[in-house]
Amino acid sequence: SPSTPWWKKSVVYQIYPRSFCDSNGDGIGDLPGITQRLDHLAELGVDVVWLSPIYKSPQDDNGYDISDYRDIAPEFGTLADFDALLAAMHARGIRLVMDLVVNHSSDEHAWFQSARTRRDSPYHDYYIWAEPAPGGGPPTNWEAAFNGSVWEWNEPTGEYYLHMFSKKQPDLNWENPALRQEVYALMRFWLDRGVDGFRMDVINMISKPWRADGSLPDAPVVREGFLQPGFALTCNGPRLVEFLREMREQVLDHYDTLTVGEAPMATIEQGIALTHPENGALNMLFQFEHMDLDSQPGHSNGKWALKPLDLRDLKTTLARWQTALDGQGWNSLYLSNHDQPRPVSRFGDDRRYPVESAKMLATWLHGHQGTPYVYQGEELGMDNVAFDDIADYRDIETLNIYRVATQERGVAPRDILRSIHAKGRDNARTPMPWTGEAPGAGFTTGTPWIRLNPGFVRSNAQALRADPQSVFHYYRELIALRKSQPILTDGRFELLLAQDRHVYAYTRTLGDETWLVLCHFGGGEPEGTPRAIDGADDPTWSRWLAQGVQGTRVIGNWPGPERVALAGLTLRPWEALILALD
Ligand code: TEU
Ligand code: CA
Repeated sequence: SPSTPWWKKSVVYQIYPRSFCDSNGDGIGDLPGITQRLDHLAELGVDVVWLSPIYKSPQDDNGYDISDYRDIAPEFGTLADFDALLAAMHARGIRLVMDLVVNHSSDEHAWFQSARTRRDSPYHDYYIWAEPAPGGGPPTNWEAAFNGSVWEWNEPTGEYYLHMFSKKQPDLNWENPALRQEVYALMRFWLDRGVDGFRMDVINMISKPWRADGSLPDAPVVREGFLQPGFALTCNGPRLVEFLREMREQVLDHYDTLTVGEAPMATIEQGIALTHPENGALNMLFQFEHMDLDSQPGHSNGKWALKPLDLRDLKTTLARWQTALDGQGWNSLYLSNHDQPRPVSRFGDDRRYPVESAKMLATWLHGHQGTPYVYQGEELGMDNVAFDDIADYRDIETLNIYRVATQERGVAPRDILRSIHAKGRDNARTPMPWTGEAPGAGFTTGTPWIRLNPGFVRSNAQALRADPQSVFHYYRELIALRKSQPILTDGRFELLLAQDRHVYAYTRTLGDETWLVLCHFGGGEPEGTPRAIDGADDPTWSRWLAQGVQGTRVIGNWPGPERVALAGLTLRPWEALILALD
């Protein structure tokens, strides 16, 4: 409807600046490089860009460790380059959302540099400190996201500081009102400069589970003899909603923004509390449930313990979020970002059906209710890489788990490499292939900071933009469809064929219009055979068959007729089809 806010109707494109486009040949993507490539985004038709961090940073975690929130990292450019980029985007009608990383700063931030020198520094209380446990050693048993304890000893003050991620990412103390005001001020700094919102890094971790005596609790022991996962305790702290409401009142309510909170371990209750149209503080969250379905829950190696996806789990998970947030909040829709492997390798078939399965996954995602996110390279159907040598990897998480697994846990190098090939974050961080020209693929004239995906020879922006049948043009069509068809934004979601292990089917309904989205997660059995849809168990499907229901094709990834009857309908390998039902 006309009252639907713009951020519900938008498609967001995520740029990982280090890997997008290098304008000066130093091998690192930069802001002028992005400005040069805006035609690509304009042709794709995206409304909003989310830019991963570009602030000053020692780059311990590729910019998610910020040492100056009001300046640009020199390898990415200058504030003038930033203003030029923002103006060029706005001139094309594209909005810009910045990454706000305020659960932690860099240990090289001036606040921490002062805080760590003496307990009476005015910045000491901007961070989280604790005495050793009664018997000595770290105050709690929590393991950091990038391995080791979350507690690091600080000699000058004789106490530990907390870091949920690397030891160069000390957590900020949101209990301190002065720290909160610093955050609100830096948000205003960027909003006043013209940015259109924020993607908020691990924002549901800002309130820590303090006990009355001022200490933090141990995490329950799920693996004897190791540190324990501490995320469960920190992702829904007692003052989370209060802090974010304060941020909304003091900052966000005074600007027209898109806000999306990254929220590991988010539950539906948290989703509603944080994104409710009246009293939620944010527009939407990135929840993680569907990103956790292909690893073994509770396993001591977390995401590295691989497990094949059962399509029924994906249905249960997504259908719950779709239904629960309808009218009570708003979903973000994503399959990929800079932390996740490439979807076509993870959920599709990157060897036999790379194009079909990339298009199917796009249809599947964009058909749901919520704001879709496209991560750079996804629109080119980019796949994972499998470097044989750990020295070719750059990500702190990957390098740490390789060391811990091989040196401390007795895991064979080939076994941990297998997990890294499947799940490592560098899969998403290989440079954007702009052309098929070796050696730099149009990304750089120098040596790229990380190896290219060798697929660039065939699969690159230039080749795909020239091919009307490409994944790129399919994304363009899906994005255009969202703009012309309100049912994609506002339509109610309903899952069909819940028990089917191969076909993911759902409807969107708005007024008296119903669209049916059919997605075949597979190549057929035997391989290549069209799959018949068995809807006998599903009352809606059975009724439609009895009524002889037909539909008109809206979009699909295989050629087919305009008019389609549901009776006898089969789906080809990795086929996706949207029908407007009569
Ligand atoms: O990620 C937080 C997060 O929980 C993950 O997606 C994390 O990367 C994952 O647990 C690793 O397996 C955010 C950023 O997106 C990520 O790039 C940063 O490393 C992290 O926060 C710290 O800022
Ligand atoms: Ca550069």
